[in-house]
Amino acid sequence: MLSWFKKKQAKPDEITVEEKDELAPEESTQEIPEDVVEETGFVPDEAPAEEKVEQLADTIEQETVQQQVESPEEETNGTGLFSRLKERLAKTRHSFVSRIDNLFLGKKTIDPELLDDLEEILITADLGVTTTLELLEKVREQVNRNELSDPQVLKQMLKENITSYLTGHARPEKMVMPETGPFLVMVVGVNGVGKTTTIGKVAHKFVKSGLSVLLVAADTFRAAAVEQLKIWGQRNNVDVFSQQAGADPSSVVFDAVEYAGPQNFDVIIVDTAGRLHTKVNLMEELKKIKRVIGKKLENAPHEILLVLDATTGQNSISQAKLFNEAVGVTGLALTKLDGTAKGGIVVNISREFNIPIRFIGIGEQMEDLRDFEPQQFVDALFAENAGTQSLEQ
Ligand SMILES: Nc1nc2c(ncn2[C@@H]2O[C@H](COP(=O)(O)OP(=O)(O)OP(=O)(O)O)[C@@H](O)[C@H]2O)c(=O)[nH]1
Ligand SMILES: [Mg+2]
Repeated sequence: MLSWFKKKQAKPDEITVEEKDELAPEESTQEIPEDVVEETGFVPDEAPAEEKVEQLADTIEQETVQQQVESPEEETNGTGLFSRLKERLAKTRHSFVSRIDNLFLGKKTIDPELLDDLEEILITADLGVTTTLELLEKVREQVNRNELSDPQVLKQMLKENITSYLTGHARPEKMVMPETGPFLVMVVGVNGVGKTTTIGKVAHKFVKSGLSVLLVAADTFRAAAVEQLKIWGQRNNVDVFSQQAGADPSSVVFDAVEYAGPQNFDVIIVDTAGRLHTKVNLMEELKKIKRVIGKKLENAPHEILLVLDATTGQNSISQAKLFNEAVGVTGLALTKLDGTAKGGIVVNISREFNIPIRFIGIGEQMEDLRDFEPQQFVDALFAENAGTQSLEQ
């Protein structure tokens, strides 16, 4: 159950609990007084009257989602999950592996024309020019040395190389939770990539693992953004810390961490407003949010999760670059892989950045956020006869 994250092990040279208390004296372990709760603006279950109208309007949608979440058809066994992964990756599989299969069909040898066509397929699937050229160079070398002549062996070689691009990161592959205190995850990304949805799904995973979760609505740009997070809070039955729309996001996170301190939440997930990676002032705001979190909670944020929309293709490379420069991204979530034929972007991102991909999004349902398992991902892409039906939908 806990395989997708792990608890940090104590090391002698690491900061002790006593030292930590000294550095962050404001983190009291006393009960939180009611007036602090009021001051921090935490909205408990009792919502103000005007919000209740909206909540009522949301009820139908929530019930629908609840049914999806609790659906007895939810696939819980490994085989079912894998076949759904194959099916949801059908567009990429079709544009990538099926085209390779067609290219190799009936071919007994590897000639330059075949390699040119292969190059085009890899680039079209968004594997990236550098990755493609590097792969092709390896292949050409082996062909020239007469070590490779069978197209089927070439396909296997591609599969192995792609897997190797998806593994081998210097950073920990799993999220590492601190030994004590809450694990704080800050979620960032451009507009509409799926940050809030991913937060809802990740919260669900933590709750399923038996951990208590606080969601923090630091996207104060739009009132609807706060509402959207509250709905996810209700679906997962977890608390949502929010203040009024337009509030300074840094002050929201400050108050949220203050509120969370004595409550002993295991996990705090901070939603931030979508922002263009090229807007300097918005990226400065993100840096400030990070700084404020770090002042309130030692070593936090422990995870800065950048959400990227796989359908945006190459643009996600520059998003990853600029968000990483601004705040130091520690993990990636690639969403909407079900909606693109260019899922090769996963390989491209992995090759370009030394940042592990934590999650992939393959749909809008709760179980459609998957831990990213490189081998499983490649197996699903290269699987025989997978998911052709969904292409016809
Ligand atoms: N098909 C599909 N849709 C997804 C996936 N992840 C998110 N979405 C959809 O993408 C849309 C945008 O998601 P949000 O979570 O609101 O995105 P956001 O990044 O929080 O947006 P802003 O807060 O406006 O920046 C919603 O309709 C989601 O249901 C996915 O993996 N697959
Ligand atoms: Mg959002």
